Amino acid sequence: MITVHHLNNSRSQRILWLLEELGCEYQIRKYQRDPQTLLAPAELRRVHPLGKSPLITDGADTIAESGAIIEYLVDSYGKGRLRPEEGTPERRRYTYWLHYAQGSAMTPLLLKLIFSRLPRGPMPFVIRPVVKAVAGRVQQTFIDPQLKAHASYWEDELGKSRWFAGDEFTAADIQMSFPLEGAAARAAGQLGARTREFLGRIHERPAYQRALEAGGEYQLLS
Ligand SMILES: N[C@@H](CCC(=O)N[C@@H](CS)C(=O)NCC(=O)O)C(=O)O
Repeated sequence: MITVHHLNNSRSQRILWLLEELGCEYQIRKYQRDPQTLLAPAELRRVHPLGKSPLITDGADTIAESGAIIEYLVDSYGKGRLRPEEGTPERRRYTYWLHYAQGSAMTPLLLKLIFSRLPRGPMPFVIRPVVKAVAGRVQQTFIDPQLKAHASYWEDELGKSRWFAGDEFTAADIQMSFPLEGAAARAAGQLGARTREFLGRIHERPAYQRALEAGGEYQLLS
């Protein structure tokens, strides 16, 4: 039996969604972020040394990293579903988006989260205006232009085909959902119409909705 070690409000929601799309049997072990630090509880480090979610266990195997988990699940339980055929242009796009989501898109989104929350953190009141000014400047000069470039790239790519890898929905769309949802929470004004439509389409999928019910709280941090 597959166990998903699921942290609230986190990217492990994607794994629940994939399992629902594949119709796999699974169980969920839930973990709560620390409300102050937002970090995962220490008990998650008993499953994997880094203690990050998502993690799955399947029999004796423990698998970490959303991309690796998605590849494992599609390999083991996909029966040819949710992945374009090998050797096709769609398969190359599929592999690209699977890696791009974590390797490129998440960096400016994470920076946005950190720098927008920085001035709200605990600190002596005299330095707060300085921290606020520096954090604002970093966002304005570096992070926001990066986010704008990524958002306009998604918009262009979704103009070429309905889904990220082509005309068929694949696990790469599941992988891409998290940066897009993160951008909707942190930089909504940057998203174009096609990207918003993509989000609307995925949110309507019955498997997405079942996964939300199963996972509980899923509100991306801003
Ligand atoms: N690259 C990893 C990132 C995992 C990760 O950072 N997960 C976050 C949740 S979205 C987490 O566990 N945060 C809590 C912590 O760092 O303690 C993946 O895609 O699986």
